Amino acid sequence: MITATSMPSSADRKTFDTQCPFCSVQCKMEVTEERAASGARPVYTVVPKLNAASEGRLCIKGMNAYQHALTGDRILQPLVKKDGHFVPVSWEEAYLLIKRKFDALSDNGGPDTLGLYGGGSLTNETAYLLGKFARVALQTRYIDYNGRFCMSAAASAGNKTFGADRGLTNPMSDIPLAKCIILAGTNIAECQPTLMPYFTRAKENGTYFIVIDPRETGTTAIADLHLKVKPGMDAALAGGIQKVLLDEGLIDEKFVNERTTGFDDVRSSLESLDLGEIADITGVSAEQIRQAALAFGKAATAMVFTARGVEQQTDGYMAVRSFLNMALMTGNMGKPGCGYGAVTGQGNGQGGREHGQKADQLPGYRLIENPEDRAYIAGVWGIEPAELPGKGVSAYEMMQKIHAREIRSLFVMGSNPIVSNPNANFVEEGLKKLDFLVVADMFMSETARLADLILPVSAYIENEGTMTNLEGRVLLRPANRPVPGEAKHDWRILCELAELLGKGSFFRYESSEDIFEELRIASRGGIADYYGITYERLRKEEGIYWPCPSVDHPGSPRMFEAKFAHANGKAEMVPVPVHFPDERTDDSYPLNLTTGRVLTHYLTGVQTRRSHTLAARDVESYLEIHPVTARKHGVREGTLIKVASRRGEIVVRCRLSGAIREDTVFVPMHWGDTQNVNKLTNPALDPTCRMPGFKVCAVRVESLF
Ligand SMILES: Nc1nc2c(c(=O)[nH]1)N[C@H]1C(S)=C(S)[C@@H](COP(=O)(O)OP(=O)(O)OC[C@H]3O[C@@H](n4cnc5c(=O)[nH]c(N)nc54)[C@H](O)[C@@H]3O)O[C@H]1N2
Ligand SMILES: Nc1nc2c(c(=O)[nH]1)N[C@H]1C(S)=C(S)[C@@H](COP(=O)(O)OP(=O)(O)OC[C@H]3O[C@@H](n4cnc5c(=O)[nH]c(N)nc54)[C@H](O)[C@@H]3O)O[C@H]1N2
Ligand code: SF4
Ligand SMILES: [Mo]
Repeated sequence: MITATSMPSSADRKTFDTQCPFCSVQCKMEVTEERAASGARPVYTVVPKLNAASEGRLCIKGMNAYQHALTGDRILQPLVKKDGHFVPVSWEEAYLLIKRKFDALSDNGGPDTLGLYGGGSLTNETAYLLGKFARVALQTRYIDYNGRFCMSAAASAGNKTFGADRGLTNPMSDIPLAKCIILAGTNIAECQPTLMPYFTRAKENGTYFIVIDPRETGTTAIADLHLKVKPGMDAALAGGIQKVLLDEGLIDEKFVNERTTGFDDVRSSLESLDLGEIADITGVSAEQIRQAALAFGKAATAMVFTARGVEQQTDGYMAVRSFLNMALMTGNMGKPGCGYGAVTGQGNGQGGREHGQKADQLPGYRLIENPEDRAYIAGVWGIEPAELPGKGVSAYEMMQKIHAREIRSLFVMGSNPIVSNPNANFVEEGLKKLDFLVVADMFMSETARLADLILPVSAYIENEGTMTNLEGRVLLRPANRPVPGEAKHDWRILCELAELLGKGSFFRYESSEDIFEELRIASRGGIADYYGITYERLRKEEGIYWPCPSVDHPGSPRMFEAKFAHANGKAEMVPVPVHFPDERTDDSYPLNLTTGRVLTHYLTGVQTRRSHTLAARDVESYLEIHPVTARKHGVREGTLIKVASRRGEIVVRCRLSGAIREDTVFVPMHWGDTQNVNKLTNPALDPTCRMPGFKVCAVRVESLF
């Protein structure tokens, strides 16, 4: 028990205000570090802080996020690989090595031999600077980031349909106002747990929930109707639902006529569908499809949410467009209790896709191939438009170029690509061929292990900056904990390197706020307009929704109330064909593998596997399989089994569960090496957004004993 006399003095007690480093909710919290006596081991206490998104909740990952950052094995000095071992070097030596390698490669093969690879956990300021660093300091076209695997399908669908991509078109307070909600390929209970109460509140109000997932999850538990779809068949299923909407006269003709284009083509493509065939190919009965359509079509207000289950498919872009057609043809947009949400994944998954770390993009959601956008950004950066490189290629296509030795050096900031890319064996082979791999990270990730040089960076709790959460709400993450060892902020590394590369005059910033001031101007007039947002406002107002075009603008919680963002003010509908996954099962690979997440771990697990509390809950990977299927393939509960695809194999623990379809197995993505599920996945890409089909490939399972 703590008594008054044993209470540590204030000198031994420090409090850090911060935001959870993990998912897109960006819950705020306070971490307190106390020492009973000087030199004693610190004890940490974490309390949630009231904030609009999580309403003061934290999930188990947030509660334990201090562990990896404060007590884990952080990298504290630059490390260079010599004879296969890492040895510490000074920053000066590290930077000189980078300059020497970059100059040599660029002199011989041109700047496009250099690639940059960013991430959705970087702050807006760093994401912005990384894009500028690629185009101005290195002058390479090759930059992309891990969000390609995350938000690219929903982002391109939102841009094409509405003219703007902001994850949620409406504030979360609208959720309990919806009479019907479709949750398609989203497991909010495990992936954005602190948002679940918005949905349970809706349930208490009588909202009818339709959840689409091949498995039963914490989220399907809320369903009135669970459509246990065959993996990869969401577009067909959504088409079937729309066919019934049409047949039953549940179309909002007024909304369709006044606010959309393209419905006639959608109508004729739906007319040609046969509900019996749709039921066959999707694995969902015609009766259930009808039930879903009637509930959705008759509801006075309705919302649709999609996440990676629908989007990480080789037709991810079109599958999302089909769900958007559904919301639009029933007039469920731009009103309280109506709208669409692409449930964004990473902490800055929204901001990370707006400010120019994507191959085809410039800040403010501008396009690198649009002459006006090029001229504007060149003006902000003080260069000639002709000096801006053209568009590069998507993340996995960069890996292909690395394999082909076109890209000879890679600078990774905020990602662990060897675990998160599809076809991981191929990716690893490629990274080993690089002349020079630099990884900026806090930890020795699986990718960092392969690096020639590792640069130690600050963690969330030390690094001030803005993050834009899944609602499009820009938040200022404060940071008052000193940076440990010799680690540096990502943005500072980019500025110091630019100086050495002779481009320092374009990168003179003393704080993240300085960078944000430039970002405001660079985004001004763009789709994601941050011009009206300042650090001063963020300190006072807690968070501001973009677009926010002027400092006296309140921000935009609900979008598209009067018009959509296209020049004609209308949303664009498009017919969506039935699509089958790129890889189908056969006698050798008879099961569909789908992949995803568990509550306790985050992405490739570099951070959460270093938290003792989280690691203890889920210590290894596993395969979820139906007991009937397990019996048929001779694998037993609790044993280690081999899972093989055409590209590789892994060994995981077998977990029997009646919750999953009999033709499907599930493996989470949080482990590397022999448990890296991406050794199995198919690298075929969506033709529009270049998203890999992470959610379906064909595998077989084998007992090891
Ligand atoms: N605990 C935890 N939370 C996270 C993360 C994490 O790693 N761990 N990561 C964050 C990030 S970056 C992201 S992108 C989000 C991801 O959030 P989600 O997209 O919600 O997570 P997933 O588990 O990848 O997939 C969601 C569901 O899709 C289902 N599914 C699989 N195949 C299909 C299909 O073909 N159709 C349909 N309809 N469903 C299918 C899976 O069974 C799964 O339950 O989560 C964020 N939050
Ligand atoms: N099979 C399969 N594969 C998938 C998915 C799937 O559902 N199934 N999901 C995909 C999705 S949605 C995503 S988002 C990707 C994510 O894939 P990754 O980008 O590989 O994800 P992380 O594990 O978050 O890796 C982030 C790395 O950056 C480091 N880091 C964290 N914060 C910072 C920072 O501020 N600065 C720097 N420099 N480093 C930092 C971490 O320590 C970690 O090593 O994986 C994709 N891969
Ligand atoms: S993981 Fe997401 S829901 Fe959980 S505390 Fe962190 S930000 Fe909040
Ligand atoms: Mo993601």
